[in-house]
Amino acid sequence: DIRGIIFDLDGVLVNTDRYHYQAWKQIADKLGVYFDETVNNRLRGVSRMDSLEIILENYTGKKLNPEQKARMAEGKNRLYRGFLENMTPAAVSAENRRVLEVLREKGYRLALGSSSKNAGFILNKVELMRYFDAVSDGNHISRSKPDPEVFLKAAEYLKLPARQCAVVEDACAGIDAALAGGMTAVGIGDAAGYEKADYTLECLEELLQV
Ligand code: B16
Ligand code: MG
Repeated sequence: DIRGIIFDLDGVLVNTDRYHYQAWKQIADKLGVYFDETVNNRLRGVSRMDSLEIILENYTGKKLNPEQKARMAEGKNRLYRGFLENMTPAAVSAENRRVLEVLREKGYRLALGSSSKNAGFILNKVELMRYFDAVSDGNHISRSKPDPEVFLKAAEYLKLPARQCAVVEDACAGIDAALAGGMTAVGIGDAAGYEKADYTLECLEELLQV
């Protein structure tokens, strides 16, 4: 049975996915690279540098060196952090906050499992930190989703075996990561239509019905 629930952050608990989109869109426009929501969906759960590589698949200009790529990724992060600065606890719906509260009351151990290096900053901004027994994020891993590393770390921090953990994800890469880690995979948002997910949700509140 499931004793721990690992939540993805971006696209599950907060809608920072639209900030990622807006920030990358500005970088892509400057490069003259085609970028839309379909490309953006492939960036879900993927690290910053890997996201840049996906965006550059459509780039036809002069070859970029690693320093130039690093500068672009930093530029994107500066824009993204600008959006994050304005976030408040209102960015999390009352329903989602209640879901975390009730799951804790029910005795589940909760962890965050996010590819983002900004996860801690966001959790503090929106005042979600106190709900989590553990945080595993982009600062703790060397391989991003679909590799299971971020979730395996979360399970380890929760002191639970992987098979007793469920992962809630909006990214197909995140569902693949959860399954590769031997966990139950729950899809929501963009991943709700993903056939590999063990369960799918229309909203987080459905978690309380199981
Ligand atoms: P950062 P998640 C992921 O967060 C995002 O979905 C993905 O689009 C982003 O590139 C990645 O974090 C890295 O974010 O640039 O802030 O380190 O969905 O795993 O919570
Ligand atoms: Mg996500």
